[in-house]
Amino acid sequence: MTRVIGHVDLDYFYAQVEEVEDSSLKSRPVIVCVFSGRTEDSGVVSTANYVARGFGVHSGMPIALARRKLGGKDPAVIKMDHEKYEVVSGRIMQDLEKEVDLLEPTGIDEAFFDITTSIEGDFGRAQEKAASIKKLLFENEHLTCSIGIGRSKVVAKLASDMAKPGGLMVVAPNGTAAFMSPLSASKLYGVGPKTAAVLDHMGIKTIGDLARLAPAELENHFGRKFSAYLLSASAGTDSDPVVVGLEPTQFSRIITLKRDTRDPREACAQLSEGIDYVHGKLLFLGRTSKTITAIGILNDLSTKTKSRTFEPPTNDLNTIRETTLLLFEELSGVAGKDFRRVGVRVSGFEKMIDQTSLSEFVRPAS
Ligand code: DGT
Ligand code: CA
Ligand code: CA
Repeated sequence: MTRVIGHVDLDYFYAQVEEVEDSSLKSRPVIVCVFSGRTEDSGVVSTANYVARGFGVHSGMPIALARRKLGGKDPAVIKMDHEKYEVVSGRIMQDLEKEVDLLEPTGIDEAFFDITTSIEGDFGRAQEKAASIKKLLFENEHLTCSIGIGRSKVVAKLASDMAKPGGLMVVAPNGTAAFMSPLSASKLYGVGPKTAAVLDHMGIKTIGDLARLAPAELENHFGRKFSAYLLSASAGTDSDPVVVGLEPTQFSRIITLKRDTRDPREACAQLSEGIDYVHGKLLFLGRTSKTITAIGILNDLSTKTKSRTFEPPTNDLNTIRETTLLLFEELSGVAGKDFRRVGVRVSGFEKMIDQTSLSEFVRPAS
């Protein structure tokens, strides 16, 4: 059966997460920055919303240059908060996992997926599936993404790039050649600047030019394996499978407190849902955890942690709750400052013994 492969990529991810948090940003240029701390403005733009991109700002640009380009445009300059984007990313991946047959996250804001089986290879149904995934992410996270669907990873990735921002592009198998041929060979997944320069020198500009080559012509310039890849990729017949991501080694939840406090009980009360979340993940995956960690981000933005190790490992909700509270009591003693954000992490996983079914572990306590 022809495979049905998708690629999903969130639009201007870090900046969009900031917009969701503060919708007044939407109409302004937004740049999310990594400050190096040397001078006030030294560092680079991590990403920019499309308003800022309209003025020529892009990822990797020095902050000072971005500021010049946005002079008089009332830009919002925001410090990158990686932990926050990780948490959103984790929720997105969890949502996606439930929607597809196989999910392979390939970055904080993107993943390949395979839906061949669930939609029975029907590209019309693939279109509906992708549209419902877009709708789900918008409903749950208020975030837009771009999705590409095709018969291989290479096609799906090209299609999602083409659909950006906010679009959906389905390339049916019999439309693959027409879709790919006119695109620049440099857009092909795995073709970096060096390969692109060699191809250009050979007179190969488009993916169509590449697909028409005889293997021997490519092998004069590249290794056998890479040549074979280039040919199959350019024909949209690369067979690279969607591989389900490696098992996580930890889960965490971090929240921003409604008001800064050093009271461990108040911190834990607000973190209650976060504790439920990590506990639920342990049950869902049938894991116990050796280490519970309390994370406190203080009002001077420094991060403090305290951990406790369990032997045997645990996944008991009360134990996790009580331990988290205990750890926050210790943390608050050493920190001497208010917490602004607090979190809980479980790590050091072991498989639950005798796991027979999920329902066994989620039945209410008697
Ligand atoms: P898009 O997908 O073109 O709408 O925009 P983004 O911002 O989602 O770009 P993408 O998918 O390449 O990267 C995802 C996130 O990774 C992005 O929101 C911020 C971060 N990022 C991307 N490029 C850079 C970079 O050059 N430097 C740093 N520090 N972070 C980057
Ligand atoms: Ca993106
Ligand atoms: Ca991306």
